[in-house]
Amino acid sequence: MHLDHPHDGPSAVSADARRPDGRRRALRIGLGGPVGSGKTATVAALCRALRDELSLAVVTNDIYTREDAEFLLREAVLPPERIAAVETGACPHTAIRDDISANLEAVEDLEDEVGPLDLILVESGGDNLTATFSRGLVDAQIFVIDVAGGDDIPRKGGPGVTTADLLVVNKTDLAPYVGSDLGRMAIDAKAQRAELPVVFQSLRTEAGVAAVAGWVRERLAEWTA
Ligand SMILES: Nc1nc2c(ncn2[C@@H]2O[C@H](COP(=O)(O)OP(=O)(O)OP(=O)(O)O)[C@@H](O)[C@H]2O)c(=O)[nH]1
Ligand SMILES: [Mg+2]
Repeated sequence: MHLDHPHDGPSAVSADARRPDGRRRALRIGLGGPVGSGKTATVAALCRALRDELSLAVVTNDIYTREDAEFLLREAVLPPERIAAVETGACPHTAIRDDISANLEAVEDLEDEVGPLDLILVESGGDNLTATFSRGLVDAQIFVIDVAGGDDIPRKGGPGVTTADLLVVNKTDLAPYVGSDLGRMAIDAKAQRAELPVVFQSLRTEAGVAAVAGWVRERLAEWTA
């Protein structure tokens, strides 16, 4: 695992940083990436890592179901009132980039109902390498790929890999079984992203989500500064 730190962090701050009552709203971080790469597992691990120190909530996006929210509820990563589900009914990127109204309503409802919140994690439905979040919805975005999807993904690039504020290469524990070359993935990711950070993670190891949780804490420190 490695974590490169950019000099200035992501260019945070979408639309209004304040709620109608004048209080600072929660920092919103989006998690996107291909189907099955480990977005929900990363969200669950982040909730467990951060819930004792922060007030947080989660919005999940699924195309036709509420499966990811139901998984988080079953795992009891947060109290149920802090988990909201959006059924996109269309390509996942539509709801996080083009018509963000359902997601904006979900984050605002959470702040109204369980706020004040420090952090809201918004998980996109699994999508392709072009899917990115609107800056009107989230302040920073994490793109999650996994080693089993092929070690050529970083080389192929696309907006998620090249521009996300953090790239997570997940399931490193599977690399020996699927013949993925982690060194090659790191070189290709660096070539695509220059100074933007990359985390190699396995949620099956003790370190788990620690590096990503550290990155989230840094973004929050910037947000509240
Ligand atoms: N071996 C291994 N499996 C993992 C890891 N992270 C997640 N998984 C497994 O990968 C599968 C998919 O994980 P999810 O978190 O549901 O993936 P997702 O990106 O949310 O999937 P969609 O929301 O359907 O796009 C699950 O069976 C997870 O338990 C990891 O680091 N290592
Ligand atoms: Mg998911």
